[in-house]
Amino acid sequence: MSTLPLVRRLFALTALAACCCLNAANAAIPVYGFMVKHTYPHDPQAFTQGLFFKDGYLFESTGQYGRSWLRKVDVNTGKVLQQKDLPKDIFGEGSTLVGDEIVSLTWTSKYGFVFDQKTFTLKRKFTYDSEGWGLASDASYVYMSDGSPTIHILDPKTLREQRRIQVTADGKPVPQLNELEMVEGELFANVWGTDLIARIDPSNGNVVGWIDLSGLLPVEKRGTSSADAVLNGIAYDAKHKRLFVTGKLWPKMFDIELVRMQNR
Ligand SMILES: [Ca+2]
Repeated sequence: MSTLPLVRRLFALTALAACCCLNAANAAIPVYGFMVKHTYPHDPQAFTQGLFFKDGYLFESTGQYGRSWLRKVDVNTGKVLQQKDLPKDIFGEGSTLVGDEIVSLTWTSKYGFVFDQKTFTLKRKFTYDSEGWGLASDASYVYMSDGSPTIHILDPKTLREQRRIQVTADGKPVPQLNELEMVEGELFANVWGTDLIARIDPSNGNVVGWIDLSGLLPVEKRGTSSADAVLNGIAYDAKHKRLFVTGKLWPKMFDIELVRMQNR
């Protein structure tokens, strides 16, 4: 999602604060900071909505009308190696790999695409009833966010919803869940409009950790005055245990190591 008014953005942050993610009352949930291992270039035209890693390459899906792409990107240089343009009336959203296919969402069109991973050829479409925000997958399921605390759990073959979970921290719903990634059995979720990533137990929706990326790329270093240039985009290279993060319209992408912090 993208260009919602500032008032809604502020509401989102207020709602998040109300769920007391990071305050002293929430000492039971661990908080993680970060150490930057590497910094890479990232296309500042890319309105990042989906990001995943496969066989040495990053795959990225982007949003905005007329600028919604699916891309294969060289990690080290940021060079676009392959690109598929989505129709101009489509606002692209999250994406993930399922077998040898890339599944991607649209924001409000209530259908998604299935592409061949190698050729980016469109193989089919599928439908869903909610907005589409983020996607991730593991060997068993596809996980889909819709901007609410709900994660839809889809059958990887049919892409039909099997069940859903509500993401909560200390029993309180966590709204605005956006880009997703499965990392060592946990579902990581960007919380839209914030510098936070929730670490979620996918079996029950419980937040088991918070990642606070404040200061990773301060607003004044994002190279744009756009309020849409928020943290979004998580990709995991399981083989080398590299955790990539970036943001919409950010000029940089980072490989970070998580560092446990003393809870405040
Ligand atoms: Ca991802």
